[in-house]
Amino acid sequence: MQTIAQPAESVMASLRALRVELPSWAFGNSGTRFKVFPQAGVPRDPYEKIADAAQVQRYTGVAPTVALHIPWDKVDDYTALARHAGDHGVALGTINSNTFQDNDYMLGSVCHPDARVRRKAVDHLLECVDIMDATGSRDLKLWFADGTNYPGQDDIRGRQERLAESLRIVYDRLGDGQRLVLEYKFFEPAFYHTDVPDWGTALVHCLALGEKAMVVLDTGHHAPGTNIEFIVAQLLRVGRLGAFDFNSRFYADDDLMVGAADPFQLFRIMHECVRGGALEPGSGVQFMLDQCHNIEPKIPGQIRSVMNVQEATAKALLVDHAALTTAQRAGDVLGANAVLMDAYDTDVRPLLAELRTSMGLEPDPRAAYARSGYAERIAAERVGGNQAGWGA
Ligand code: LRH
Ligand code: MN
Repeated sequence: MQTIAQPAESVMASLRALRVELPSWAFGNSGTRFKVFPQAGVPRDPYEKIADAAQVQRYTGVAPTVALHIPWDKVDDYTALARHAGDHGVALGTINSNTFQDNDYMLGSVCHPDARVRRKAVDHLLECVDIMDATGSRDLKLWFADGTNYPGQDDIRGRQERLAESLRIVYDRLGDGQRLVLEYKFFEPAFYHTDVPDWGTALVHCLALGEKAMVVLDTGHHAPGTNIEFIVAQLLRVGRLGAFDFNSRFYADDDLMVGAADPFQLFRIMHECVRGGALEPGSGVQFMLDQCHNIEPKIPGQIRSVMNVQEATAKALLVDHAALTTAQRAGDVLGANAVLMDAYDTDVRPLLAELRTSMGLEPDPRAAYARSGYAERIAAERVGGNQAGWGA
C-alpha cells in the first residue's frame, strides 16, 4: 500500500471540516430478536449518552453533534439537555421520530387504514418539531416501519395517499431553517411491501412536499447488489440528498460499523460525495452514523467508525480527478479504473495521524481513549438504574 508524501492543503482542510453526527442510541444496549446483551457502564439516560458521545468528539475532533431518538431520549427539559451537551463540547443534532414501537402501529402509522392512528402518528411527528425548536436542531428524520406482510393486506396506492397527506401536515409545520429528511428501507419489519422502500419513492414524496424535504440514504437499507454510489450521485445531482445513515452489513440491515463489512463500497460512496460536492461547506448533506454495537464496546466502536469515515474520505479526496477525467474521456477503461484504485490503495493512516496532531489531538484516538480510563470509570460509577436501550 502506497503512502502519500505531502497531501495538498485542500485535502487536509476538507478532512478538518468533515463532520460526522453520532446516534445517541449507539451508546445504549442493542441487539437482535434473539438477544440484547447488556454491557457494563452503559448509559441510563440521555445525559449519560451525550457524555459518552462527547468522548468520541474529544478524541476524533470531527463528531461535534449527537442525534436524538424520541421517545428513547425523552427528557423534561430539552433546553437543559442542550446546555448539558454544550458543557461537554458537543451539540444536539437530528431529531429522529419513532412511529414503530407503539401497539397502535401494528398495521402502520402515517399509512394506517384508521385515521385516528394516523393522527396519533402525525401528532408525534409534530411533537418532534416542537423538540427541534427547543434543541435548535435543523433536521427531523422520518423513518417509517409502515408496510404489509401479505399481498392484499392493504391498498398499496391508498397507503401512498395517506403518507403524502400526513407528510404534508408535518412539512407545513416546519419553521425557518428546519428540514424533514425522509429515510427509505426496502424491507423489515414489513416483509411483503414497505411504504417507503426505495430512493425513488422517498424522492417522489420530497419533490411533492417542497425544498425543505430531503432524502436520507441509510447504507444498510438496500437490496443486496444495489449500486449505492449511483443513488448518491443521482440524489446529489438533483439536490435532494439530505443525510446519510452510515453503517455496514454483510446480509440485511445489520447496522455494523461503517466501512467494516465493505470499505471499498464506502470509498466509492465518498468518491461520489467528493464528485457531487457533498463535502463542500453548506452542501446540506449530513453524515450521520446509525449503528448498533451489539457485542463490541460502544464508545470505541463509535471512534473506530468515525475513523473509517475519515479514511474513506481521505482516499476519495486523493483521487487525481484530472487524470481520471482524461482517462474517462479517452475511453481508457483500465487507466481510469487504475486512477481510482491508486487512491483507494493509498495508506492514509499517517496522513490522518498528522491531521489529528495538527488539530491538537492524539494521533491514535482509540489508544488515547483506552489510556483515559473513562471506560473503567463509567463501569464503576454506573451501577443501578436501568440501562438505556431500544425500549422495545
Ligand atoms: C431503521 C433505522 C432508522 C432509525 C432506526 C434506529 O432501520 O435505520 O434510521 O430510526 O434504524
Ligand atoms: Mn437509519
